[in-house]
Amino acid sequence: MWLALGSNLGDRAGYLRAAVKAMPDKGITLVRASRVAETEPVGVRDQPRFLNQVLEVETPLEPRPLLEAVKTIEQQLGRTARVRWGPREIDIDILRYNGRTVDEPGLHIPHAELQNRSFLLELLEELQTE
Ligand code: PH2
Ligand code: MG
Ligand code: MG
Repeated sequence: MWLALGSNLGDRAGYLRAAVKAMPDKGITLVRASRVAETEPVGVRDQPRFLNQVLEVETPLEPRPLLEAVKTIEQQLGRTARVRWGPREIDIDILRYNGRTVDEPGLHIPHAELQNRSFLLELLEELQTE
């Protein structure tokens, strides 16, 4: 499985590190992490630049429980921002799940915006060809 991390508020690098650190407790095991990239905001343009990172992970959690686990981590790290595509301390998105397709309210795998975010595709590609 592949996750994307994003942060554009506060200690951005610290939020990315804290998110990775919180995963084992939730049953998510890190396999590989991409470099951290600073990226221009997509969608809502008038907001601070993001730090983004892509992770390869393993987990016995099915997609819906995995989504709940990453949302819990976001809350534990103090995510407050709620504007769609707006600034956030930490965002953890499921990019891909073993080639599976999920299309349910609030859960779309592969991630609906993946093809529109070239920096995510780039980081994914770098990890896959390492
Ligand atoms: N996430 C968004 C909206 N825009 N732009 C960048 N560069 N990186 C993101 O992670 C991002 C974004 C909503 O989740
Ligand atoms: Mg997102
Ligand atoms: Mg999200």
